[in-house]
Amino acid sequence: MLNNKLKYLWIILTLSLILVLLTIFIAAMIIKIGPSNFIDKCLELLESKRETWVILVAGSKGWYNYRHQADVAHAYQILLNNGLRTDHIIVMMTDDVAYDIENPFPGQLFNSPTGSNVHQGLRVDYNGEDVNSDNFLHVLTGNKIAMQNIGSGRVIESKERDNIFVNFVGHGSSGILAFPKDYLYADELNITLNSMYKSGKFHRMLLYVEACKAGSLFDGILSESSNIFAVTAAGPRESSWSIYCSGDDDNETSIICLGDEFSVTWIEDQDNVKIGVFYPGQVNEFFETRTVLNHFNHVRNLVKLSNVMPYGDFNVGQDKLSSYIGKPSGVFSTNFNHYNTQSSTKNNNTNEKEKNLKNSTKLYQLSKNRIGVNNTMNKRKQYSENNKIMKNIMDQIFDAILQGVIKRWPGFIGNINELKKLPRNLPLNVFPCYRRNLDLINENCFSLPKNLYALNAIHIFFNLCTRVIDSNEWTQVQFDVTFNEVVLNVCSKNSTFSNLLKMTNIY
Ligand SMILES: *[C@@H]1O[C@H](CO)[C@@H](O)[C@H](O)[C@H]1NC(C)=O
Ligand SMILES: *[C@@H]1O[C@H](CO)[C@@H](O)[C@H](O)[C@H]1NC(C)=O
Ligand SMILES: *[C@@H]1O[C@H](CO)[C@@H](O)[C@H](O)[C@H]1NC(C)=O
Ligand SMILES: *[C@@H]1O[C@H](CO)[C@@H](O)[C@H](O)[C@H]1NC(C)=O
Ligand SMILES: *[C@@H]1O[C@H](CO)[C@@H](O)[C@H](O)[C@H]1NC(C)=O
Ligand SMILES: CC(=O)N[C@H]1CO[C@H](CO)[C@@H](O)[C@@H]1O
Repeated sequence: MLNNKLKYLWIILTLSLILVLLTIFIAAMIIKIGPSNFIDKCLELLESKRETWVILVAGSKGWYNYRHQADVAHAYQILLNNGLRTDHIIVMMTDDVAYDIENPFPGQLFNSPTGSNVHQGLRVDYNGEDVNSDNFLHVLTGNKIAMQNIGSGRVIESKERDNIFVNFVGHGSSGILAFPKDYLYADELNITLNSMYKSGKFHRMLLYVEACKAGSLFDGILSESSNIFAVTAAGPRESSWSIYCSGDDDNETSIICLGDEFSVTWIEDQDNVKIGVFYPGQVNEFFETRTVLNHFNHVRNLVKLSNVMPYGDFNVGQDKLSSYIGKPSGVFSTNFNHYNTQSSTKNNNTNEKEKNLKNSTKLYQLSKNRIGVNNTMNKRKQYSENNKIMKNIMDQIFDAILQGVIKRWPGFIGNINELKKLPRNLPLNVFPCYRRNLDLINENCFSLPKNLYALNAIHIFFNLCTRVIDSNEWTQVQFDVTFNEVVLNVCSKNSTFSNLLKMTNIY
């Protein structure tokens, strides 16, 4: 009994002593270096434990989308060179381009006419059919169980103190990022980001998104206090553009592009360090102090063909860029060799790039493939013709659906052409209806994700849904029933379009 009491006394005394010593130590530190310095030191200690997790996604496939996989592969090289850990970078891309029969440089990818092979050493975690929106969200949210037996099975395993960098490159449309076989909708992304935020899956998150209308994924949606900052290649109603293209502009069959302007610009900006645009002594300081917003402003100025846009939590913009994409360790430490245009031609960036590529043998070879010329020409001709056929079919089908719905709309007033304009904003509550409409067309008419042209037209279904929600002429249920009937009718085996629809088997 007495023994026990003594034991407790000892424990209490020891703990008190430790506490007193700790307090003296902290007080001494504060007196010595000042309170604000002390806080900085503590934060530094915390930050040194902070890790960066990255997911890189190319959302398209096929030789004609060469540029997206080249952008992503190049980003991978940059991040490695910037000191990020391979086991913290997850790559999702179909990876069909490097080994495409049309590639005159088998197994290699180039992101600029004079650059090196960016496919070298690239580790792809999820390729082929595994590139889809579900898997993307599972990897992002760290859902290891869902990814069991798929690809490498690796997911982002970030802790509350860690940062996440997301880079998506591909096609997009109003409120949509396209994957080879499905779409990711803005509301799904919002729900995912929200739940990650609420459950403390990260400290801060930075997204770089290159796609047409990429701004529409975040505009009016991404909260300003979410700890998430998104930079998009283009605004909500704007295309993003490819560069380093070769071939005849009027001849679709020969065009091939090595990169996209926004991606190439932010990535080459990192390359510039390696080729000594900065004096060695400045490099460390430059990357030590450079913030996300510094980078954003720099890239926004250089990108000429679209408006690079910022969304979400601008506090993230004050963070060091290096806490998301790492920083180059030195100027001359790499065998990676890219040419530089930006230092000498700040205001003639695009011109200079265009000039460079016209002179590029590499691009010439890529577009006028010397290996199996015959096979290639036939395939290209076929592709171009199929494309024209599909555009025509989709235009007719979409029009028929629109007309069919409006015909049955009680008291519809307005101009059909209004519905064809790009939406001004994309309220989240419209998305369930939008998704239902597109799913129905997908199941009964043709695959939307496989036909890129659809991305230029599907916003009419968003507009239809907005009209229904805003109007009191129709309930959602009445509209759904009608839309269902009209689509089944237009795309049925005995509709006037049945012959056209048979041809959609080509995709
Ligand atoms: C998602 O949208 C809702 C509604 O606009 C908003 O309250 C929420 O903060 C958004 N989530 C994020 C992560 O921005
Ligand atoms: C497109 O380019 C290919 C190959 O260069 C050529 O054979 C074809 O005639 C061109 N088509 C048109 C319409 O110019
Ligand atoms: C940009 O290019 C044009 C045409 O090549 C040239 O006339 C002009 O001086 C250039 N501007 C700058 C700022 O270099
Ligand atoms: C292309 O086809 C023609 C005629 O069929 C043939 O003579 C030629 O050798 C082929 N070229 C190549 C590169 O296969
Ligand atoms: C297709 O034709 C059959 C018989 O000719 C008819 O009963 C059916 O209603 C038609 N379906 C549609 C969607 O028009
Ligand atoms: C080899 C080659 O094609 N050189 C061309 C490079 O570009 C300049 C200007 O665009 C041309 O004058 C050269 O003939």
